[in-house]
Amino acid sequence: MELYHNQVTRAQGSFSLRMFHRSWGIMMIQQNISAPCAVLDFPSRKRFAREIARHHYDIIGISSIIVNVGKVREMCRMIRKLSPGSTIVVGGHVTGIPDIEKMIDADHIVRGEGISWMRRYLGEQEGAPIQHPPIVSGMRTRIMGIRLPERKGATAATIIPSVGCPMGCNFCTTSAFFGGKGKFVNFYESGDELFEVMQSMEDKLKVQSFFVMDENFLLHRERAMRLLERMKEARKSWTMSVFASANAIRKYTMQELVELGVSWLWMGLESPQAGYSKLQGTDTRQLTRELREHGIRVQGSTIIGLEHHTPENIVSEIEHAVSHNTDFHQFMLYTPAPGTPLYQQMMEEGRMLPGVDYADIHGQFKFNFKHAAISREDSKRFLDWAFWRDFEINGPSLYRIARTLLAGWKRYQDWPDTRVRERFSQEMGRLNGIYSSALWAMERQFRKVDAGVSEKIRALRLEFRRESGFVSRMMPAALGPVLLWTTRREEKRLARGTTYEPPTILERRNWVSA
Ligand code: B12
Ligand code: SF4
Repeated sequence: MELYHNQVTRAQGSFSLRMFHRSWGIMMIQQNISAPCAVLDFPSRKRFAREIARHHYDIIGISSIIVNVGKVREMCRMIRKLSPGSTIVVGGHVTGIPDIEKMIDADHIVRGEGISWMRRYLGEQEGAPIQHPPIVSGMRTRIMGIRLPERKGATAATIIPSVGCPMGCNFCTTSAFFGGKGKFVNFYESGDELFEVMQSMEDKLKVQSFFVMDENFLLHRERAMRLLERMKEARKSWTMSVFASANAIRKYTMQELVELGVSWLWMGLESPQAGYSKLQGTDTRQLTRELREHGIRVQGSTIIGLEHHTPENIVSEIEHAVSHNTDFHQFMLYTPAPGTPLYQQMMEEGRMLPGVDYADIHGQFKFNFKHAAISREDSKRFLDWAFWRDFEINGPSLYRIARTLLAGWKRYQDWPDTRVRERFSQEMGRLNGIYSSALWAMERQFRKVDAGVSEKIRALRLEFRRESGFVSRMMPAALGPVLLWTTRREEKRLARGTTYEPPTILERRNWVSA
C-alpha cells in the first residue's frame, strides 16, 4: 500500500514521503473482462462483509502477496459463511507459498498472469488485446506534515507494459512468478502500442507524467526508441519514471534518456562482489552521479545480507551504497521468498528458519533464513542502520530531488529540443517556490541531525533563490515557517504512534443493478 515509507524513506521521520498505491493487478483484470465486476480495494473486514452479503457474486477473487496470507485465510472463511454460493479464486504472489491449498479454503489458486486465466475461466477471448485501466499512480500524498491537494493530472499515471523480468536474479519473486530467467509476459510489444496507451491515459487523466511499471523497461531498447520517435513526432513533453538495471541504462546515451523523458530511475546498486550480471562492468557511482547531473532522479536499491556479507564487511558495503548519494535509497534484506530459486536452494541446504510468520517475510524486518555469518537479530540492526546512515549522510530525499531538479534545469533550460526545455522549465516553474520554502524549513529542522547537511541544504536554497523569479524568491519567507511548524507537529504525531491507512475504494464495472 505504501512504497516510500515502508521501504525507502522510512528513517526520514516527518520528511518521509507518504503515499498509497492501488492494487494494480486486480484493476487490470477488471478492465479486461466483460462480466459485471466490482473491485474493492483495501477493505476493512466490515466493509468486505457488507459487500459480499449485499450482492450475490458468482466469483470472488482475492489478490494478495505472501505477507497477507492470514488476511486471505480470513476472507475465504468469511465468504464461505456469508456468500456460500460464490467460487473463490485466489491470485497474486501469495500463491507462491508451497501448500497454500492447505492453508486457505479456496476453489482455485491461480499462479502467474491473471488476465488470461480469468478470461479463460469466464469463457472470454483469452488473447484479446489488453485494455489498460486509467491508474493514478499514488494518492493521499503527505510530506512534512502536510497532505498535498489532489488535482487531476498532478500525479503520474501508472502504465504496466509487462509483468515478470527476464533477468532472473535468484532471490526475485517478480521474475520467478512469471516464468523465471529469460521469461516475462508482455502486454504491449511495441513502442507504437505503448505510445497509444500513454496518449489515451494523457486524455483520460490529463497527465504528462507516467510511472512505467515494468521491471526492466530500458532493456527493450527497440520498443523504447520507437516510443521516443512517436513522442518526437507528436511533440510530447512527457516524463517517465522507470525501473532499469545499470547494464540496461548503459544501452542509452544520457541525451536519449533525457529526450525519452526519463526523470526518475530505480536501479539495483549492489557492491561489485555480489556478482549480479545486471551490474557487471558498470561503475554505478559514476553512473548515478551522471544521471543526477542530467536531472534524472535516482532511486537506488541495495540488498542487505547477501551471501558474502559478514559483520566485518557489511558496514563498508552499506557505506559504499550510501556513497552513491542517490535521491532515494531502498534497502531490503536478502530474503528467500517461496517460489524463487534462492528459496529452493535454502530449503535443500536446510537453512530456512522454522516458525517465521509469513507476515514477517517482507525484507524489512529480520532474516527468514540462516545466514552464513550474520544472525537474524543483527540483520535488523544492519538494515535499520543502513536507512539511518543514508539519511544522516545524504539528508532528506526531498532536498535531494530538489538538487537534481535544479541541476537538470540548469543544464537543459536552453536545450534546442523544445520538448525537453519545456519539461524542465515547467517543473522548475511549478516547484521552485515550494522547494525553496521546504528547503528553508529542512535547513532548520536538520541542524539537530547533522549540521554539515543543514549547510548543504542552505547552499541549495540560496542557489534556488538566485535562479528563481520574484514570487518564489519571496515565498519561503511566508511558507517556510508554516512548513517548519507542520514538520514539527508531524514529528510529535509520529512520536505518539500515529499511523496512516489507505481509504477503502469501490469501483464497479459493467454493473447492472438488480
Ligand atoms: C507495485 C508494487 C507494490 C506497491 C503497491 C501494492 C498494492 N497496493 O497492491 C507498493 C509499492 C505499495 C508495494 C508494497 C509492498 N510490496 Co510490492 N510490489 C509491487 C510490484 C513492483 C508490482 C506489482 C504490480 O502491480 N504489478 C503489476 C500487476 C499487473 O501484476 P500483479 O500484481 O502481479 O498481478 C498479476 C498476477 O499476479 C495476477 N493476479 C494478481 N492478483 C490476482 C487476483 C486474482 C483473483 C487472480 C486470478 C490473479 C491475480 O494477475 C495480475 C495480472 O497478470 C511487485 C513486483 C512486481 N513487478 O510484480 C512488488 C511485490 C509484489 N511486492 C512485494 C513486497 C514484499 C511488498 C512489501 C511487503 C514490501 C515492504 N516490505 O514494504 C509491501 C507490502 C504492501 C502491502 N501491505 O501489501 C513482493 C511480494 C513478494 C511475495 N512473493 O509475496 C513483490 C513481488 C516484489 C518482490 N520481488 O519482492 N508493492
Ligand atoms: S533485475 Fe530486478 S526485477 Fe529483474 S530479476 Fe533481477 S531483481 Fe528481479
